[in-house]
Amino acid sequence: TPHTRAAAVGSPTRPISVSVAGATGSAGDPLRANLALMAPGTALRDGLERILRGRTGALIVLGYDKVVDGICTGGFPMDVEFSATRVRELCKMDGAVVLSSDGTRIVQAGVHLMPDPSIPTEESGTRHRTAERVARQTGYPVISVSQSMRIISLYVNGQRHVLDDSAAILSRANQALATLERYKLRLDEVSGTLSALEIEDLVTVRDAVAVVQRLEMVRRIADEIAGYVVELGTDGRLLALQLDELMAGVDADRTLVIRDYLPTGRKSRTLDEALVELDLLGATELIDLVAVAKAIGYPAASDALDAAVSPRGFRLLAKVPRLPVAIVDRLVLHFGSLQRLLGATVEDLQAVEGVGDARARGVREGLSRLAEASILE
Ligand code: 3AT
Ligand code: 3AT
Ligand code: MN
Repeated sequence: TPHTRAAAVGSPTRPISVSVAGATGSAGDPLRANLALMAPGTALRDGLERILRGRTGALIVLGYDKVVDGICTGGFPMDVEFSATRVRELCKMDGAVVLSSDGTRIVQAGVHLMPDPSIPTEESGTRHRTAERVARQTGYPVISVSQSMRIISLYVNGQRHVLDDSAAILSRANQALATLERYKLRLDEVSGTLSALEIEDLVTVRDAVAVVQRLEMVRRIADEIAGYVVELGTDGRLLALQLDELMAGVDADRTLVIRDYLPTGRKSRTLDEALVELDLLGATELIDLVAVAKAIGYPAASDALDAAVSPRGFRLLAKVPRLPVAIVDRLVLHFGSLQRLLGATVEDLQAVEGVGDARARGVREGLSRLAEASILE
């Protein structure tokens, strides 16, 4: 499908980075991918801003193929390289501008688009009705710049998205960031408590699930912020840095804590299944610890939360410095539980493949240090 085509429109001026640790990427979300193409700092956005400032409107189809060609009438064939100034001049004419599917060329200008009139649209003006129908009919994103309302809209995937200015997005993003900071503090609290309980072997399902719940809440708000980062383009750099810093290690912890407490048994879930189930929880379900426990495979009864459980040790071992993931896995496989790992001597640890004298001492010291730190809290 042409929806998610990553057009090069975004690149000429300044490339934007949308990699944000701890948040799901924009790859699976066509709206987000397309918002990245027209984020501040891109040539396309520059062109759209020029059109807004010039108080003319625009109708731009972000893709060209046989279907698009079939609804184009009139206008002028162009086939010239895309530039912000060119698109702005061409939009002074009546009609639409059609870009190549990779966004690097202006294929036609001044085109009268005639989409299938039976395609439903809720818009009223002819430009916007056309934009919505062409997007639905061709599958390509369509941008409209309204002359009367002075707004830029993106039609993609059956949705209409109005592009806000960076100040408005930033104020929403900063609110979300403040929420993320609060959630993160609470997460750090519950995971500190869990570590202490793990050392003492006093964990109940409730304690472990509370950490899973907080991790999921943090991940969700971070994902919202990652969306703002994409939309803000070059105006979102500072936000991206703050998000990266707050989210360092959160995704890894999410996997580790679930691997520590995933119930075993005939009908138990795999890690990936548990992650999918967690993702499927609605906002109200996420508040309910029983629902979260059920998502990772515990019985859906409130007294199940009080049952004692023991961690396998993945999460605490990951806190031992310079310990490769493969060795962590082998240590857990060999000892089976955190308590046995805590009780293991340097000699016991060396029984594991890849663990020599130095590494065994490192693990022993690392675990002892973690144990001391947890008790002091
Ligand atoms: P002007 O000389 O600018 O008035 P034009 O032929 O250049 O006419 P425009 O593309 O500027 O036409 O469109 C002007 C308005 O005409 C926009 C829209 O409100 C109306 N219009 C155009 N096509 C249609 C249509 N198929 N049905 C209803 N209204 C239409
Ligand atoms: P504004 O908010 O006024 O900019 P609108 O949805 O009210 O948009 P209009 O009917 O005022 O739309 O038309 C404005 C221009 O949009 C006229 C023409 O240049 C362009 N336009 C409208 N329909 C088409 C079409 N089918 N193909 C190409 N261009 C179109
Ligand atoms: Mn109008």
